[in-house]
Amino acid sequence: MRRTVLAAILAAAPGLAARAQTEITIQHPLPTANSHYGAGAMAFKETLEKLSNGKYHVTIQRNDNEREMIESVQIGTLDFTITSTGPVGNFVPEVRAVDVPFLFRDYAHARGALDSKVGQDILAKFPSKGLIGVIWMENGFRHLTNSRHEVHNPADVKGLKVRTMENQVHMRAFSTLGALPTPMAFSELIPALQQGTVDGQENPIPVIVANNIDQVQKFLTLTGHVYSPALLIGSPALWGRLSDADKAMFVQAATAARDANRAKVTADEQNGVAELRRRGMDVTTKVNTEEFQKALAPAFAQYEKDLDANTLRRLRDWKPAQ
Ligand code: EAX
Repeated sequence: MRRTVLAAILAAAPGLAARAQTEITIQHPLPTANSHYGAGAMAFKETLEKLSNGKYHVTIQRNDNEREMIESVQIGTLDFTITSTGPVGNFVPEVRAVDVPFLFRDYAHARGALDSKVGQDILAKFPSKGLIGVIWMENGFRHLTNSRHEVHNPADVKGLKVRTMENQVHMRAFSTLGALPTPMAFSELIPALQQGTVDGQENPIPVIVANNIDQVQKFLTLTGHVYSPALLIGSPALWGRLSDADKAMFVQAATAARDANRAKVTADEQNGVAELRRRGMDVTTKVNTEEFQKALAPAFAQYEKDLDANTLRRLRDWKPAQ
């Protein structure tokens, strides 16, 4: 009897099976139209929908609370998030190693190290914490902005109330410099800057440009004090249901997302500083990096104790294959 009814339903609605779509939702904290995460999310959507012939339909949403998104992915109410590693170390402690200031020499070093075995070994720590670290993406090298004065050396940072991400590694760095690190979610940042609750913040050029942070901050110093990785994190509830063939499609879509995201960061890095100057920011480009690194020595010593020293060494010493 049941088989007949099912046959009748399928006959009555031709293409019903073909139209059966699985909805996938991905969230990230930046404007989709013009941001490096938005470029990644769009590439993920286009690639997965194309490869699956429409079996999967991807909806992109903005949510500027990264900790919240990670929690939603963990409990399965959200399928994917693109997030900076900012709060991720609170879920997967091994990730904190990648947040150490001045760890990566440049973009090629960061991208190469994270895509190599040491980066994959860190992603392998996610499932036991109820998350799938699908692929490393990119936020960019972080620079300091503030509303008080130009910053040229570590002494200029002393006493500044600086918003940091909810990230122990970054907070230690700023307190070591004599600043007053004030952790908060990205969603609270602009109001805090508008109300003067904090004097400054630090973010990559693409984030500063995409969120018009120049409207609430006068001074930008290209400290490049830390490379900020990003991640595409998936829900184990969804990931565990995928066939191997479908998983391969998701991995291909994730790779397309990473490549589009990194290409947008590269473009923003080339044009962003000139754009921020055009918008009226006072930009300090000459920074005595050695002085900042010297001032951070006590923090580096603590990181060697608190974090996995071998992972730090593998990340720091990574070089492209000759
Ligand atoms: O991931 O919170 C931050 O400062 C992050 O850089 C931002 O959410 C983009």
